[in-house]
Amino acid sequence: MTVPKSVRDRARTLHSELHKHNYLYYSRDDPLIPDAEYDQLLRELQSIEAEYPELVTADSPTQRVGAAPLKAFGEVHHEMRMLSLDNAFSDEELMDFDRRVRDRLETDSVEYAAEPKLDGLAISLLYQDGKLVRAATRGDGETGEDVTQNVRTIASVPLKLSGAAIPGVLEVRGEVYMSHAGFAALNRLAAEQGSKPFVNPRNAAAGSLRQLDPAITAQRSLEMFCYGVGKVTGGTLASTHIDILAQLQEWHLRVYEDVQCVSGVAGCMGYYEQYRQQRDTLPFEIDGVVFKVNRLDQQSSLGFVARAPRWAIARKFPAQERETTVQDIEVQVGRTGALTPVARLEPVFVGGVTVTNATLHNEEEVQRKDVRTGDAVIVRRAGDVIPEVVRVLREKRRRGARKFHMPARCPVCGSHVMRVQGETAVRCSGGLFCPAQRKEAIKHFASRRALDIEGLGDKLVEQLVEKSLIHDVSDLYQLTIDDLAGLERMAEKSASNLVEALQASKSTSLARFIYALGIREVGETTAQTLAREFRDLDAVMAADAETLEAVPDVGPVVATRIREFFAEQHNRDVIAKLLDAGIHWELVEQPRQQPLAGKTFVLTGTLSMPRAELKDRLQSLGARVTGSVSKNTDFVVAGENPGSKHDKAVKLGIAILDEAACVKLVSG
Ligand code: 9MJ
Repeated sequence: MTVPKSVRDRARTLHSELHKHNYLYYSRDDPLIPDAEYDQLLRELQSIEAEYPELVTADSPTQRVGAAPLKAFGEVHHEMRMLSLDNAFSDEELMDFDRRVRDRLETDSVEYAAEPKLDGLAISLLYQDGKLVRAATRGDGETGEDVTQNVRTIASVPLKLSGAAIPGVLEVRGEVYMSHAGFAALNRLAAEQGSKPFVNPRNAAAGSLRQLDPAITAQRSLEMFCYGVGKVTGGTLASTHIDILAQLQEWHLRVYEDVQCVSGVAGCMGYYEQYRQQRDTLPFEIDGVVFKVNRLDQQSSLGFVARAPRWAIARKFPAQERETTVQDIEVQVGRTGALTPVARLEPVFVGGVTVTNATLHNEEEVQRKDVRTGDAVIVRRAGDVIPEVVRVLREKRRRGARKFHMPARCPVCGSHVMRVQGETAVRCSGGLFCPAQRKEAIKHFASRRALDIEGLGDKLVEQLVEKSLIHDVSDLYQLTIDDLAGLERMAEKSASNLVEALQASKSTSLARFIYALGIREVGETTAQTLAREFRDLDAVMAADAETLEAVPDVGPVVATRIREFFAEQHNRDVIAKLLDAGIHWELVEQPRQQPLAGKTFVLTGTLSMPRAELKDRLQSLGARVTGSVSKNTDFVVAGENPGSKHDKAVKLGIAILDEAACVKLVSG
């Protein structure tokens, strides 16, 4: 069916009208027309597109509701690395930063662009000929996830740019976040639906953006501010950071309105103080402010190190502290039997989350701080760190408050508590007889980095153990839909999904399997090394101390733990049952030739290829790559402007390679 010209023209007019109003409403916060009028225009375009589907384009204002769900996110390679920021936690650290910048630029005072530091997640937007063609997360800075369909649902992200002289390729970077209001609304909904609330706006934003179904993302109120550019070709950008932000704004990208140009470190401190005071009045969470050298020519002469530019710094706000009361001190039993005292607190909002527990680490720590039930305490929480009790307000202590002592018996199974010389932790001696240790061992086995059994959450594991449906991890594979369907909050559908997930988890890798066993001191990296070195489970189980200690990074303690674990008949039985149930993995490949085995490299200065890539290539040839130069270093690879590591290498007489020589070496 051909589209009449009048309809085509009308659709085009509606496109541009709606793009304009979207921008004024979401990016400028300055709408020109009432919402009802906007809705009417949108509905008109929707009905035209319904009649003439050939008029639907990817950048149509109707296309924000979310495309079809994905199976998995694709990978995106960032042609220009997405850097993160170095932090300054005090005025001194900020002054050090400014001094380094001035020294390197050989100037007395520097002009900085000052902006708030949003607490969300960094996103790259790629516009080609003014159209949004891709959006990606930062990932590790080199490779991120393709979240285009989800980002398209964010109203403040233009699907199409407007204005003059837009570069042919324009990569814009910024932060996607959720406002306090959006976060509260989302958690209200979660409460109504009986699902788990998000702990803070940042997690909510990240969780919303990482939905495989864009229709879900579309329902979450995500927003974005742009704070920089990545790859740009086919156009010219201004010569300062602030002017570039102004250009982005002219092209209808959303930029924070109060980015200020400040002079020197004094100007930075003024901006910091202003935002520290108004932090709580902003509609979104910020965890500091960011200062960037304003002139681009100065930025490029400063360059960057490792993961962060030398021309920018985040001045972080101090951790937040609040007063609350200790309702009780409980003792938790962990996977390895370690007993940890935990303060149950009167709920208190601090550092962006509601805190109800704080770890007290160990008995010594409780004694040192002298925390008692009923005490008024100051709790602190910074970033993603576990909340902690900073100190007790002794003057408020009630008479008769009793000192805390570790119990002599495990609070869960009643077994004796052991004190091991040289360790602060005390442990339950019950081993896998102790339900707490059993539960934790099973949770660990199912966790994402171990066998990754989707749908087997902590609460479910607890129920399964309490109802004696499982005793050890091998029993998981005997569970039937009938066993599961009877449990709390478990419908037939979730039961059958879990049985499927269990089935899927049987296909794993040797490294994951070793890690999943939960051997003390054997973390993910050690498990990977063991898998790579032994290639076979029987060989790990049979290895003597000497063989184990020959493995890189395995010392006498780790070797002892591994041997103790496999010496235990119970553990061997469980492993046999797991293998009988069908757990399997591909044979670990024979390591390739390792011509650089035993050689230690240190990389320094600015390299033209991504540092991580060079590091990977060196490691794949058997080399170790470390961060500091010592007499054990064999080679220092010096890029441009190498710093003190280069000087130290010269002093120690260590071989220095330039980047070209190193590339030649790794290319064989
Ligand atoms: C945030 N998170 O608000 C940067 N950021 O610049 C701002 N992050 C950044 N800038 C370079 N305002 C790397 C990260």
